[in-house]
Amino acid sequence: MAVREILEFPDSRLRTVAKPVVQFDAALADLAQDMIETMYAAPGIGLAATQIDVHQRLIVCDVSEHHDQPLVLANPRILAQHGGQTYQEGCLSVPGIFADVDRALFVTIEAEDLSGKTIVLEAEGLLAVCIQHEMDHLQGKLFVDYLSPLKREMVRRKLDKRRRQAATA
Ligand code: K2U
Ligand code: ZN
Repeated sequence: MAVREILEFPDSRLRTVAKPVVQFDAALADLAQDMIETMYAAPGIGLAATQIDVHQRLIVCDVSEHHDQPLVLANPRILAQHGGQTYQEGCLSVPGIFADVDRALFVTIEAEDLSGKTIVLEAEGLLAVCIQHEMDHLQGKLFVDYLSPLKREMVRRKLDKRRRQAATA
């Protein structure tokens, strides 16, 4: 298995709308394993396939205390949602940037597991935030899209400057 490179904003590949997973085979299991390893290595508590430049509808999340209970969801869809919460989000594709985002507090998700079996799960709190954040990635949406155009431009310039400084260091 491998830790994969994570695409960074404003890379246009992050704007790709992912296609449904249709083959529940060994290759999908390998992809999920790479995503889990990449998530833990970052470190993070979630990752979408989009972020490693694979445009299939697959996400992983792990909000467990010891980071040893990864959740793998293929073709996730929200069946129901209610309540609201504001969470200061970050993103592995927008390193060092944090902003408040409003999302549903409770979500009921239907998805397929790695064997192709349909599963339904109810999530609240941080897991609900993580799943909604990752599902945005599958639509080519980033948490900075919830900021004003001016603030998003400021984020882009800050990351560009940081990358230029890193390149000359
Ligand atoms: O998609 C990603 O970039 C992974 C995010 C998922 C996430 C963002 C905001 C809120 C919950 C999950 C990364 O895990 S960001 C790093 C992080 C680490 C611990 C807690 C929250 C965010
Ligand atoms: Zn993200």
